[in-house]
Amino acid sequence: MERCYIADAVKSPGQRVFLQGFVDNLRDSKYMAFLVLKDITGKVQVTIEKEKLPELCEAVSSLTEDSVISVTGTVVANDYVKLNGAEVIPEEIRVESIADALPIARRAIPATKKKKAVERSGIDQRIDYRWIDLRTEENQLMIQVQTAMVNAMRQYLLAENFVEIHTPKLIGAASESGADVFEVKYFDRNAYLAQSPQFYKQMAMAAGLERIFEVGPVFRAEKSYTNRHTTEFTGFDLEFSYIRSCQDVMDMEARLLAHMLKEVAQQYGERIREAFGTQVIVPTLPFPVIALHDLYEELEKAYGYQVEESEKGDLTTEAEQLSYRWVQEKYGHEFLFVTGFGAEKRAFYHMRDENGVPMGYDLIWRGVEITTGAQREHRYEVLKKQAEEKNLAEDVKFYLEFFRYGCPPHGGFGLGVDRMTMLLLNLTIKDAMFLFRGPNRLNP
Ligand code: AMO
Repeated sequence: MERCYIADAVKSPGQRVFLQGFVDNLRDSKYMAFLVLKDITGKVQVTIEKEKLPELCEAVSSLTEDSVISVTGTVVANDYVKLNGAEVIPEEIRVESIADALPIARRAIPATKKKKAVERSGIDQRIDYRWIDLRTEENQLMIQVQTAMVNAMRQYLLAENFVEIHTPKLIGAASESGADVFEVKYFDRNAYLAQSPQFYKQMAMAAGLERIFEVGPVFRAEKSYTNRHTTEFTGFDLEFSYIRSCQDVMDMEARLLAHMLKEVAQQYGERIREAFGTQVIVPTLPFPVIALHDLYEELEKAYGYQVEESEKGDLTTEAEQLSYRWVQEKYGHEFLFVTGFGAEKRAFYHMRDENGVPMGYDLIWRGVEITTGAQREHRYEVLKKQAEEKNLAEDVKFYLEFFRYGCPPHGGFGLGVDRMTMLLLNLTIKDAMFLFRGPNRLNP
């Protein structure tokens, strides 16, 4: 018989079905055994009357929670069963894989008369056994939501004439700033892991592809131990040509995110609220924008926040967090574009205005940076000069070549998929990834 999903099975009482999944819960008593079977679509109770089915007793008594089984049986409607008002009466149970006692507690277990309370294992311990941790409904929902986020953005861009590219992650020169880059052995020389697809996104513009995006791994050799930094994350990057200004880039991003959140709210809003206690809010357009200098003034006026003179060219973490309160109070919005960063704090490839201010932005969502974007400098001579100013001209020689043989004006941005997931579901980054990588974490 073909495998049937649990969600479909419980809708068809009277049907004979073949189900497969994990044992989510098990109660084995003298005359009856109840087990809850779980697959990607839901859970169902399997009820075994031991006297009637003595041949199943052995299989049942060997079972442990998280074992994997196959069940052939009949779906029966039963109002006494809380779960779906239906149960499965098995005729055969095949044990596919027995689980040892679990090494982690995925959730806190309250004390009973017989047993002491069990605390939930910490996230680092849970990551040691991430495959077991990922079996929870919350984690499976997290992965489904992340899929929906990326899919909604991909669909949106495909409809806007974008193409998807796949750029190399092994590169011969450090991208971006030269710092925070992982060096790897590459035969008899060194290579680097890409810190961003930046240079290749722009190569695609010089190649005349006009509108491109990429979803791929990004590596950062940063020794940061915060709840929003990882050494390897998934970047959603895009770049497009013939923009009039950085405003076009910001508008594209706002429309893209509003579309994505609308889709996620429709598909998963209710389940996200139940599982994570947080609401998916579809943002209104346009998103509020403020220049960095003005933001510091506003934060000082509203909350007495003062920034050190030396930090004024960049957004401090505290200001980033406070800006969430400010943008909510002032605009009733969760997003804030911040423009007007100091040239010394930004990448050499940002185009600068007549005052030398980079024509780029950061996008802050719920008080955390999720994007850097900009109009790029596409004029070879100017770009070369800006690279020289930052002592990068030698390193980026190959990149500068992209601009010598014709290149349209263009801009783009990079979004952190893990950061977005984390903010959407109110998690830390370690919880919001399939498998976290940090300075002290290379396994499993
Ligand atoms: P940036 O370095 O700001 O810009 O990165 C873009 C976005 O990637 C995410 N991000 C991270 N997520 C988790 N852990 C990290 N260590 C980490 N670092 C960055 C953030 C960030 O906003 N080339 C430019 C983009 C561009 O201009 O197109 C760039 O890489 O969400």
